[in-house]
Amino acid sequence: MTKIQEIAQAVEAGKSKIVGGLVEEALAEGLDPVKILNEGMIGAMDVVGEKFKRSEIFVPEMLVAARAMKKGVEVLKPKLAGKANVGLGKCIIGTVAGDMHDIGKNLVCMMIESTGFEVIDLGVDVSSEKFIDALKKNPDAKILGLSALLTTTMPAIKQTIEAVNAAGLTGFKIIIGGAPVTADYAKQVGADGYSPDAASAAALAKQLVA
Ligand code: B1M
Repeated sequence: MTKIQEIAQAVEAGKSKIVGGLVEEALAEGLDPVKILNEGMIGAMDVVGEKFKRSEIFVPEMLVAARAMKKGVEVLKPKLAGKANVGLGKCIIGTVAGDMHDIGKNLVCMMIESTGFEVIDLGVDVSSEKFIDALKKNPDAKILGLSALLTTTMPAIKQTIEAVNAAGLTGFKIIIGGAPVTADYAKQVGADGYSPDAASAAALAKQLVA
């Protein structure tokens, strides 16, 4: 079994205590951090998601797999996120109302920060009022990032954008993402951009403020 397969298996099984060590070993072997993330960890979460869909596992198993992945990401973080040397401004980001998924959003935060933004992470289950409040407190924010992982919480992206517009707040670009979100949906709801993954979200944010 390859080291990447060992990591994937440990994440899938929710073995939080060993994932960090395995990731360290993989890095010491010279494996690419992006490959470890995509093939070892995100790949494992996809398997977990599929098993959940087939009712082979349930929420507690998804939760422990998520915890295990977080341990691995902690070790990878310094390797994935380079040192930012440009002040690109503030980025306010959160997972929308009703949605508790934060692994993807956290990766987006990490990549956006390493691109040179100051990230204000509002966490999960963020109401439109909370986003508006943060934008009012940070009138110099350049990017608003909205993440959603559930088809049932995607409408909260639209509601948030509508509420932000109704509050008359301007001067920033809105980017959205998350597994069920598409570029078409971004156009429909009036977002300035959509990204399928964390690295392209950072590139998009940078491009939008250029
Ligand atoms: Co949930 N869950 N979950 N879950 N969960 C999914 C999303 C699901 C697809 C599983 C499945 O059925 N196959 C399914 C959604 C179905 C749908 O709506 N289409 C689902 C469900 C149904 C649920 C519950 C409703 C289950 C229940 O209670 N019956 C429940 C909802 C709770 C809630 O939010 N209110 C629930 C709960 C949970 C846990 C809490 C147990 C846990 C989350 C823990 C946590 O995040 N702290 C969990 C997990 C772990 C998953 C899966 C297995 C993995 C998610 C993940 O972390 N992926 C997931 C299945 C899957 O995704 N394959 C599933 C890895 C992560 C790196 O990818 O988040 O997609 P992702 O992020 C990517 C991109 O999407 C993008 O970049 C990231 C990095 O490349 N991206 C952005 C994300 N945000 C972005 C923002 C951007 C740009 C890009 O700009 C701002």
